[in-house]
Amino acid sequence: MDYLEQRIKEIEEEIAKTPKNKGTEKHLSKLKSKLAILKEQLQKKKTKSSGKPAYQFAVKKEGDATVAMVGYPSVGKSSLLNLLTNAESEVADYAFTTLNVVPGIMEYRGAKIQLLDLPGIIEGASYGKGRGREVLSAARNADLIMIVSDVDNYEKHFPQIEKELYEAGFRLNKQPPEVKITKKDRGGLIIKIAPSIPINEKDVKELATDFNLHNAEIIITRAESLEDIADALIGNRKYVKAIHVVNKSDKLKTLPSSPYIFISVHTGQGIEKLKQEIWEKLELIRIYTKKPGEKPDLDHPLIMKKNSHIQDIKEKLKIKGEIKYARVWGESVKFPGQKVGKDHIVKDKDIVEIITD
Ligand SMILES: Nc1nc2c(ncn2[C@@H]2O[C@H](COP(=O)(O)OP(=O)(O)O)[C@@H](O)[C@H]2O)c(=O)[nH]1
Ligand SMILES: [Mg+2]
Repeated sequence: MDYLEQRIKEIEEEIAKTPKNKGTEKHLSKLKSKLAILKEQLQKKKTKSSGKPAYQFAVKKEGDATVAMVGYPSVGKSSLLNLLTNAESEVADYAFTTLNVVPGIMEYRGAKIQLLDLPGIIEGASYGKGRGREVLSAARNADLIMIVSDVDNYEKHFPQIEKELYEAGFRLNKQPPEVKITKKDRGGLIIKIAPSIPINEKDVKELATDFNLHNAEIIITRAESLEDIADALIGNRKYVKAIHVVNKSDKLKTLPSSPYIFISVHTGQGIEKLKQEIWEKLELIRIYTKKPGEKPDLDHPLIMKKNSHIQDIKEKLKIKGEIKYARVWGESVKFPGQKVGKDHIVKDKDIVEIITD
């Protein structure tokens, strides 16, 4: 065992034997940050020596947004994909293993939402150590992660899957920290931390040094803990929203009160709510565009991100020329047909007419 592996083992042991409470919170956070940094160092060393590129399960992005389904086998992911989309994924009443990512397109409110059925983490893992992580790499391009389990297993599955995702670099439902790292040739480490942040300079210096960063300016404007700093140093973290879905609710007489979305692919229970939840989490809006003197096509909205500007619509439609103004009917304006400029922010179901010169 080399030095790094030895240190990793020691820190893991220390974390394991430290009780978790308010008094040890800071200490644990420090240990975990250090652990993350050392693991990354080890990983770098290994890929350098083997030179093998990581196996990829990437699928081409299609449609207006992409949702990746993650879960253990037999919870009903393939069944759900088949119900929501045009895809035909194999359904099996045993834990069957394919290593393919199966894509499908769900049409909702005029949007085309791509769903990806990822092979189960277990399935990936069974192909060799670390494969499970690589399977998860297919979820890196997703705009939303859907963690799926069933009524018999979700209490056990959800924390396990969250842990796997965390280890694979996903940060779910969390605002990314704001840390600006500027490497320098000399001058040592200069650390600037905004006043309200519960992190001290010494700990940041130690972490940066462990990461072989000796000359740099590190400006921290938003962070919750030292682990956020480790994440910023390592980089390559994927900050993404996630929802939790519990399938097979037909097996329950009554649904527990829970923050999770309970569905049954077999009876259709909760499916409409799930689609709504996906839509809301993706923060999509419908915009109906029209030409002067014509009626808008209400069957074919333009799908945009929430808080889009008139300028974004023009770009998406590839309209030539400069925007003179736009006319808008809908929630984002005070009266119908109001004239607005290119920086106006549109809302769901607005009707928009863009005039260029
Ligand atoms: N009771 C019940 N069983 C379901 C439901 N959805 C799927 N299943 C069953 O669960 C098994 C596994 O389904 P599958 O879609 O292959 O799961 P996957 O391995 O997660 O893709 C099959 O026997 C399905 O018929 C459901 O809503 N209720
Ligand atoms: Mg399946």
